[in-house]
Amino acid sequence: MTPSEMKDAILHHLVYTLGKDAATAHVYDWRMALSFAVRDRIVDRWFAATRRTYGSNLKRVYYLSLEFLIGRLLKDAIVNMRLEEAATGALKELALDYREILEDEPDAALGNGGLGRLAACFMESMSTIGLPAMGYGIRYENGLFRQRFEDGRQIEEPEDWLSQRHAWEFERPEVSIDIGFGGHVQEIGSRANWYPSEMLIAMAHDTPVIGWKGRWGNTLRLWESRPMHGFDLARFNRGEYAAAAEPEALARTLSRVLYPDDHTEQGKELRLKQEFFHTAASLRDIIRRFESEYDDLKLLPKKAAIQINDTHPAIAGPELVRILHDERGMDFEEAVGIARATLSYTNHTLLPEALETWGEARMGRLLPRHMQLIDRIDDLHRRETGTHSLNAHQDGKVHMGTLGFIMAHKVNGVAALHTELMKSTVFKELHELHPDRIVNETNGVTPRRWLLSCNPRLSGLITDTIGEDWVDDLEQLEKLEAHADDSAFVDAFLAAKRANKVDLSQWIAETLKVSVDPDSIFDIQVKRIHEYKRQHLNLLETIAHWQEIRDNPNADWVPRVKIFGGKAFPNYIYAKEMVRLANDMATVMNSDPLTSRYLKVVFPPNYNVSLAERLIPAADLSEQISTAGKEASGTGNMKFTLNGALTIGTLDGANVEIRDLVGAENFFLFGMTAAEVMERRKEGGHAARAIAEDPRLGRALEAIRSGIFSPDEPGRYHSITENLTHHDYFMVCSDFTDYWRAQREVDAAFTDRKQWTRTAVLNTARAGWLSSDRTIRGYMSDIWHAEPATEGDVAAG
Ligand code: 26V
Repeated sequence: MTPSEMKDAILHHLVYTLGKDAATAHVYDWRMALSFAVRDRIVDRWFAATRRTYGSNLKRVYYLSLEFLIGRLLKDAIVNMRLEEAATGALKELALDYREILEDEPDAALGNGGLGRLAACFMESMSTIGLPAMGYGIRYENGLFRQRFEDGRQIEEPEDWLSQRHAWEFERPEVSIDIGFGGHVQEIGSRANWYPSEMLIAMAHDTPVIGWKGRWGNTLRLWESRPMHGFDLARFNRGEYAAAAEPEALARTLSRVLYPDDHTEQGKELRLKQEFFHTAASLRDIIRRFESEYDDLKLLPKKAAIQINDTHPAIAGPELVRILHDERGMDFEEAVGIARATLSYTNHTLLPEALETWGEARMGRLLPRHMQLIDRIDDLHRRETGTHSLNAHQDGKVHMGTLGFIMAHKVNGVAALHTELMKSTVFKELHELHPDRIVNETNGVTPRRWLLSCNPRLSGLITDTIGEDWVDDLEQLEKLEAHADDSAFVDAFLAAKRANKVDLSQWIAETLKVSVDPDSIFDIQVKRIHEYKRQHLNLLETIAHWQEIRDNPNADWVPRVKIFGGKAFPNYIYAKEMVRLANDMATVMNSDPLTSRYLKVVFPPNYNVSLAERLIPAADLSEQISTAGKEASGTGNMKFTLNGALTIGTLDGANVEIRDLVGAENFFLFGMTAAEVMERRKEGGHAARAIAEDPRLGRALEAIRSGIFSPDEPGRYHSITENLTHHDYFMVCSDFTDYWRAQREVDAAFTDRKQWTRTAVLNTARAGWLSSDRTIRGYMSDIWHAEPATEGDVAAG
């Protein structure tokens, strides 16, 4: 496509789709016109892929996830369709700003963090590989809340990505599925009829997900909840206006908001309803499609693989058994066997507070037939294994992790260490009964978004150096290693990084009114705010470093910018205090005449996918400092490595594998191992001892306590300092001294920029394994037993 053809397509859509004249069009109109012009190209490829799938008898993969953190889609589409020259050229002819148009797109935040972003990377990789697949999720009207700061405090505001028309989705009113809740069950022998008391409709919206070079396209199908019976005219005519609209409002509530956490009791019922709504609609759709092609449900595991993303859709086990047994008349044990052979479950966390359970009373009320089937599944599992305990239904609760495990043929962890910990802790007994069931599939990230598109300077340099085949064959980055001692290449690598840092500095100056020096270390910690991720360890080290500079302001300090980003659960008080402390510290430190040349703290609000794309290419140092054993994998760690940042980190999650890949000498390791953490926790008084042994730590804590950062309210951070001094479950104090040491090694290493950059080159060159294409191939061979539909170009085939 030429720029002038693109220009015609844009103008056509501006006039005939948006009904606007070029003279009066706003950025929004241009953005939509460009999106539709690009979308037209995608649709042809997408249809071709869909036709190929229907004609091929190939196994389909279904990815069920309550979250898809897809972010903006326009640039992704342009890059994957290789339309960048056409688009930029066309906009130039129209005297429009390409970047401004891209930035106008709302960031679709249909997920909380790692789990949701992983699902989005997987969708893109499955399309790039040409695997016939479909993602199923919920079309939340409001995604993850928007974060803003008021006097340093986090304020949540509703996110409204759908307040404007969404350019990428196609409404499918013909795909409307009835979903029931509650009611009663009538048993007929082994089978039963379920008569729900409440009904609503799941309506589909499809978004095409196009792979690299537009070779293949899959569908992300998101469900919207709608009332079964619309508006009650009779009530309205009686003057009961609110009551007339009530059923509609209630039904729509189901797809209204993404749950930002699992820490509240309130609203839990709605969450369970969301989970069932999502899972039941998706399974119906899968079975309907299967039955349109085959007539023997015993073939289901051969033709469909259904991946359960964490336990959120784990009700799929009993629901699939219900469909097969109650509705299709299959024998119960056979139905369980077929369901198991079709389903597999990914675990994303071992934190006890995040493992889902549902009270039997609530579950029995909302899903009476499922409750009965869960007991029968437990009973069958006991007979199969000769065990007496290990039930999904136990102690008055349904344990969704156990249910997911016993209803899956494979259960996977998301990094090597995490998978081993699954086997030795949370799933120990189940693993002993089913030693082949747990497998590892270390996470990955899509290199199209997380290098090619977000870092054009570096990706351009890489393509100039080794050609562009790395984009869908990331291991080719290893060819860069040969250039690690080539001075011209290292200089060019450094120049790309520096230019990215200059861009970020300008953005920080404009949006946060803080000036930062692009020649300082850009030290970045971006992720959800959690005690286990230990942003407070980073904050304490920052304070200690600041104090050291104040003691000796004329020494030759290595300048640093500490950049934080992330949202705290709205009702996670401790995490919100960590956010406020970081902001309070920024206020004090950025205006300290003794230190501000050497140390700045910035915390841009509302960390999301788009902000990640802006920050990561400009990072020198990636902070991956969770308590060992707590971060299942991490995927931010991979994005930083790919973009040539060095990591300071613990032996946790995929850090372990990243360090093995890049080499121990190219990674700033510190802290206790997972085993040491478990041992240390048994000793009392570990925090007090660590504080007594390191005066820097004691002094940093004392600074917070004294109110230096909160002069108007000296006791503001009492709970943080008390917790760290007396409990410190996450071992912040015990790891402080070693973290401090590693940070000083960072300072020393950064003074030799050439050597630092050489190390950065090696990080990028050895990051090939971190591609989500590799992860998906692992799922295909170990779990799904599925094959790509096509080698080469689908449109050409
Ligand atoms: C649980 C719930 C429960 C109901 C309310 C909403 C909600 C939201 C999230 C969760 C659990 C989140 C688990 C999670 O995100 N784990 C992260 O998964 C990443 C991808 O595998 C991994 O890289 C991170 O280490 C892990 O923390």
